[in-house]
Amino acid sequence: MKRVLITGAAGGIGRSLRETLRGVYPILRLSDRVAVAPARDGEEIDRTELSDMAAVERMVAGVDGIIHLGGISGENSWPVILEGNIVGLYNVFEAARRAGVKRIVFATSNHAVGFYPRAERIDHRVVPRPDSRYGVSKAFGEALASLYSDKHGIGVLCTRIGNFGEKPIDKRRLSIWISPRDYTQLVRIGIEHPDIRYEIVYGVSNNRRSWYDNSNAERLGYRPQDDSEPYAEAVLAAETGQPADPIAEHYQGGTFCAAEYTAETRRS
Ligand code: 15L
Repeated sequence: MKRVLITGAAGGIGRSLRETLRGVYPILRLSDRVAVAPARDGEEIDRTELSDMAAVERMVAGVDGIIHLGGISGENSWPVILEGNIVGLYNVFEAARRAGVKRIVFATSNHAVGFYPRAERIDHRVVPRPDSRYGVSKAFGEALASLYSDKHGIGVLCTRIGNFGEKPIDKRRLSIWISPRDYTQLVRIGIEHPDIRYEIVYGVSNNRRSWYDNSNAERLGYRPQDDSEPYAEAVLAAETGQPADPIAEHYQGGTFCAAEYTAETRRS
């Protein structure tokens, strides 16, 4: 892997990977729709709107692998999701195919499966249960990735990211947190592992309170170093006495499930 492209490079995960992957590959191409901090040695900067296919083709030209973080990173109106996460995602995969790119790490999300109850432990084989238009777009992305893997031989690692950050910020995130160094490890597996055709893994640290069976990631060599548990006491104390929404509390996706919720009976 000589040149690796990071889309969404100006976002939180992108800025972090820019540092942790510095020097790992000879060239990092850093792209976003908004300005990215100026290039240093071994970096190239690009500015691309993912809905513009001609620009996306220029963005992927000459790259060997892609870490696709770009698009919309939370719930939004349908036109916004459509442009960023459906049209934009299609453009990235199709441009990658045309350019002969052989590897993509796709940042999918826990919200593709957010309507599984917290009481259930799920693995990479469960059918999607998106909790939002955003979650639907991530399930679409996982399906598109499967197509481009089966039909065109692009190796794709779909990382269903929980919540990325230096530390877990609330009770739900104690179960889905991933630290920067653990996500870096997972991304490197996605770019460098010789045998990846199409895989789904959970982008979570080794959290004692995890809702996921992440054995597929472990099979690929993932050995997460961090656990949210040392933060639990402080996180839970900060939430004491706060009113809890019963829908958000029941399902893994939390407030993404409760927002706009109108069902009269709860599906388990
Ligand atoms: C996500 O997929 C979002 O990108 C992120 O902003 C958080 O909302 C995260 O999920 C989460 O569930 O905490």
